[in-house]
Amino acid sequence: TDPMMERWRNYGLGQFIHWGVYAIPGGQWNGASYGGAAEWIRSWKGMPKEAYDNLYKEFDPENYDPSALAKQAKEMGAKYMIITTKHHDGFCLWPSEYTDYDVTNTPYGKDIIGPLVEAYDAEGIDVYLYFSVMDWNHPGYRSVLATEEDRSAYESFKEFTRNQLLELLERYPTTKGLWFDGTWDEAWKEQAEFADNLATEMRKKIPGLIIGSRFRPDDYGNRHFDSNGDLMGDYEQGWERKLPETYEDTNGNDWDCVMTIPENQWGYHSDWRGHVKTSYELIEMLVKSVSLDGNFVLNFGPDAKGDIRMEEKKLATEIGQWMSKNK
Ligand code: FUL
Repeated sequence: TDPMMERWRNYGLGQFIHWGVYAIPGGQWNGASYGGAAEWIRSWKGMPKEAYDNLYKEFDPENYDPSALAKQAKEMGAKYMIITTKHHDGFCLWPSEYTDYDVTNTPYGKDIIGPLVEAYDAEGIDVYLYFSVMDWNHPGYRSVLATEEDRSAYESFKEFTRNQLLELLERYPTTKGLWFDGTWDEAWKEQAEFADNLATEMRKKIPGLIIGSRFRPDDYGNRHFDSNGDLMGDYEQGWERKLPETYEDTNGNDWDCVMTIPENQWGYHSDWRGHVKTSYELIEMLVKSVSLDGNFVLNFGPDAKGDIRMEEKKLATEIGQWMSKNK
């Protein structure tokens, strides 16, 4: 048995946090509202690239309060938390030696991740780092490797990815695991050996580190842990998030379900559209997940100032009340 996996299996409820410079436009640009997920706004032709690329110059979350966030997560009953260290846009919430596109060059100027890890550690909530391999900002990043030029550029990107991951684990040694994203590219699919070697290296830094199943290219979408506990899966995580109906659906694998409160929004979007889930619905999903041996991870998207919106706070409180009655 793997002690880290045993620990993971007992979480039940987790918290996801999506935060980055995309919280500044919050899904709005020039009077128009972006219909996609707020954290994807850089890919929208309605918002010019130059405008997005300058957002970091305004990143100054004056109300960011890691210990308040951790306390709220504790009250909700979360046993682990996953924070976006770097989303697809490439912006880093930690001071990275390997890029200038990070918090140090914002007006805020300080590490976001370190104090968050400390605050959650203090509440006894395990910290997992979300990391997008897809990086729209890095010059070597490619989604396909069509030419020799692509291949050599991609080598520099791989080195960058490796450096950043090792850097994160060195900086935040209490990290329990990594939740990977953006690994569906053709280019990444060719990197199975690289991913395996890097996984070994990362586990040298943090023994037993849990590594999401999305990391290893051929396991993308398999949504399971292997017997060594090195794969963390997400069941049907995607635009259409469904829970398994029966135990057979899970194939006996370990799995987690990450869930948004509104439809399809992870990062802060000021204009929530569609159905906003109620605490009753969320608790039902949590119970269903746990009854089928999975974990349920509820997402929060702080705004540009670092505040959690009222709707999210209210739901966290309601879930917490239920959790404390049903231990
Ligand atoms: C997806 C991403 O594209 C979304 O923006 C979000 O981060 C979700 C958890 O994973 O693959």
